[in-house]
Amino acid sequence: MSAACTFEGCTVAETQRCALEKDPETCPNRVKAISLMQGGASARPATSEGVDLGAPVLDAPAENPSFPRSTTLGTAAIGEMMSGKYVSVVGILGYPESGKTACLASLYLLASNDRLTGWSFADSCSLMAFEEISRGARRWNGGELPDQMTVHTEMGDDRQPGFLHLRLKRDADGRCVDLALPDLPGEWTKDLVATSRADRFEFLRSADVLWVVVDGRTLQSVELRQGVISRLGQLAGRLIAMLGESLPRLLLAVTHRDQAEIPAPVLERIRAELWKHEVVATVVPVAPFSDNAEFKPGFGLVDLINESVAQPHEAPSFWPATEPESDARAYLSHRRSQ
Ligand SMILES: Nc1nc2c(ncn2[C@@H]2O[C@H](COP(=O)(O)OP(=O)(O)OP(=O)(O)O)[C@@H](O)[C@H]2O)c(=O)[nH]1
Ligand SMILES: [Mg+2]
Repeated sequence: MSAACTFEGCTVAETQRCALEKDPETCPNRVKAISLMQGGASARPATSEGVDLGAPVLDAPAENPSFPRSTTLGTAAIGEMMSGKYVSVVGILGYPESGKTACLASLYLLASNDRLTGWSFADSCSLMAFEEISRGARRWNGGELPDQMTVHTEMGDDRQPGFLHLRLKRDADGRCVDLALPDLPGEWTKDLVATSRADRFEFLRSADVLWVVVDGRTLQSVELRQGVISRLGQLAGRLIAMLGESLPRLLLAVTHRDQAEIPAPVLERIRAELWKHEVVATVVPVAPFSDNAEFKPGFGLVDLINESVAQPHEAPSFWPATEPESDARAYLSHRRSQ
């Protein structure tokens, strides 16, 4: 058989004559073999409508399909997400070791185990990142709380924040909220206060709410608390200088509630310090992790979420309904009394 013919005894290559005594140019065995060698496209039978039978049903996608990205999302990815739906951006500030990552890890563990009262986990585009930060919290030493549940946050890119995405569904009304939560190193807040380095916090301009995380133990310690309160005031000053009127609602998340309670006079001092910059904050005591039976791990985080998604103020009723009072028609009442 010659390479260009499917007939076993083909002699065209040797003698230029067809063994079946057909015209070599039109012999169906040769025509079929040649078209198969040229790629086979014309070898496929065409239907009467000209549609190629056996051709791929769909065009190949332009890019190779891949699973969606699941690590922290950059500002561009959050921007893209925001173009399709409303995403509440949460600014999270706080000094190193204050408990920022612990709040995020604990929030994820609560939501994923259906323990976030009133809310259900709906989705996350950054599952791997949540898994990464909560990995430490899964390894318990025989029921004992490990010394460190989370590790110090370091950024791959020292200029761009990385966001975690969490979609929660409110059980009461089925409303879904998409939260973009940055896990930033405490040094960023330190630099903002000490040297006004604000370029990395540009995203705060589109934030809906701001969590300032403070280690509650430092507010209980007589030696430490004055310094902490002064730095909170400085931070408020920096934020006002940077964001002015558009400063989002501020929530003061005070961690380690399992170990320390904030004394009421200290809270008053914090409020007074913030008010020097005309800033007000809602204080939310939390305990992302705890081995105190009185405060379960994740204590207060649902309050933090409820406060974060709450509307800043109720919209006034456009046309309020007023019940007529019996003697409100003053003019007629006047005539009647004449
Ligand atoms: N018991 C207890 N431990 C806590 C609480 N909050 C945080 N921690 C622990 O405090 C340590 C520091 O918390 P992180 O969340 O890593 O602190 P961070 O603010 O993210 O720190 P940086 O990433 O360095 O900025 C971790 O080992 C946590 O397990 C709390 O409310 N109770
Ligand atoms: Mg951290």
